[in-house]
Amino acid sequence: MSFFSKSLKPLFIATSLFSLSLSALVTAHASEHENKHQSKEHPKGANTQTGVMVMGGYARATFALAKTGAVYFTLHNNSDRDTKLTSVSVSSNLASEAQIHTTVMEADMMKMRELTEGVEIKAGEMVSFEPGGRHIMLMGLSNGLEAGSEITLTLVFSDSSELKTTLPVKKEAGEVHHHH
Ligand SMILES: [Cu+2]
Repeated sequence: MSFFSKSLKPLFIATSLFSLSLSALVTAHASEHENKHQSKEHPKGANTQTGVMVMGGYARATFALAKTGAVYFTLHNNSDRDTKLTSVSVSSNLASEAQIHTTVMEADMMKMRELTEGVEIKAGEMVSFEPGGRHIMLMGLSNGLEAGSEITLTLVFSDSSELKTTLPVKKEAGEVHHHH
């Protein structure tokens, strides 16, 4: 026991030093974004930097060789300032790109269109991304999206604040398997 505590101690100190300098870095970065109301006590899932919460998010499971995937969630702007989701980034291990899409009817055809201007979320309001409507499209998936796994996205807002979110990959409830 004493052997372990002796040998673990230097490692522990090294780790806490590292996290200390890391948190100092993060704090320095956060202060650039006019982050005056930061509090350690915030509800799970809330990000005090963006003021936006991700609710009920998931990615739809795909077959292993699928190159595109869709992610859905509801964004709740808990702050008193309007904001805009301007872009989404993903690790290149997961996909080559993430785009903000909407679905539109064009000559009786459902088509997806990229929302290059982003999606506005007014202060105190919620915007949902759901099947048949807005969604985050993952392009160039490396391994498809396996049910039961998780993906991480970074949402970027108009004030250049970022919100990292980890979401489950799920089969759509009552998913109908029809092929085109
Ligand atoms: Cu799409």
